[in-house]
Amino acid sequence: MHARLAEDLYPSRTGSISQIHARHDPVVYSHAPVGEFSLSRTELEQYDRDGFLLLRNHIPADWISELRAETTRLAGDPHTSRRASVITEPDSSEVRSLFNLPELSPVYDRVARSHRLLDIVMQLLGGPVYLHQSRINIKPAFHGKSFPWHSDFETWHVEDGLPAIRCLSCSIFLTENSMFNGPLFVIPGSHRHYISCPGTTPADHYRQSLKKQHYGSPEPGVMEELLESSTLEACLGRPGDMLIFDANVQHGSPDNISHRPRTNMFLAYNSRLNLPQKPFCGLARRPDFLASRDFTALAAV
Ligand code: 6CS
Ligand code: FE
Repeated sequence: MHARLAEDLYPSRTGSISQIHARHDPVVYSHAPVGEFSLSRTELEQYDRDGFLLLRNHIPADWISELRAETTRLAGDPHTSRRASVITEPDSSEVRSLFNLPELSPVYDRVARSHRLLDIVMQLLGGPVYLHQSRINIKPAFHGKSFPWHSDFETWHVEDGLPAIRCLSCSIFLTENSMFNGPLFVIPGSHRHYISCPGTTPADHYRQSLKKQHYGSPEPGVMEELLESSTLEACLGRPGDMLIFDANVQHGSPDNISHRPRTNMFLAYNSRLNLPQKPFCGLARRPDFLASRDFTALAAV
């Protein structure tokens, strides 16, 4: 058993079974618009209710072309794939995820700092933010493996020490997300509960979890209970669509056995009022490429 920090409001992986706990934090921290791309009242209400919002055609086509070209270039570069921040699929040498995007390319950095994202993120999180984590999940054709049900916040709390749910992700669709190529499944409203997970976090868990996550996924019985009062939603869409989702919404995605990749860019923002404490699992911090320690407030470009 690892030493536990007293003020852990979101205990998980304490060796006991999965349980459904209350959420102690707001979902929408501010309604005040930050810029031209900030959400409308209706959109804010939908995001607050469901825990996610799918904005159609939010990223211009020329940005998407540039992002796709950069991703193809980097994923195909042997120097890149030797980086610790590049993860391959569990049973093939195909690239599964590229992490720490701004370090890889200014193309990614510009998007992460754009008004099209920060006007929304700073509105929802109620102030200045930094990039806690960034990645592109390639989910390659035929070999792209699944991501089991999980809450990103559960990992970012237990393994990265983020104390409160004042963080979220923007997922930019770089390819089509169809019913065939392993789209993201979400459970509307699941962000309103905190679901603890069984087991205890092993040392250097990320070396395994980024390929195939086990710890940090709730037990099926609890998922069944949650789904009795909710539905499943597949986030289908086209390149340029953008899914914004609260860090605590339950999500996952199936294997991609189709002939087309399902490639999405994920930018995970955290409020500067929610800086990481020591990991609540009591283990060493994860590497910078997973949990940034550059807390500089992002200024929109
Ligand atoms: O460990 C993490 O931080 C990552 N794991 C998953 C399955 N989603 C969030 C995040 O990228
Ligand atoms: Fe996730």
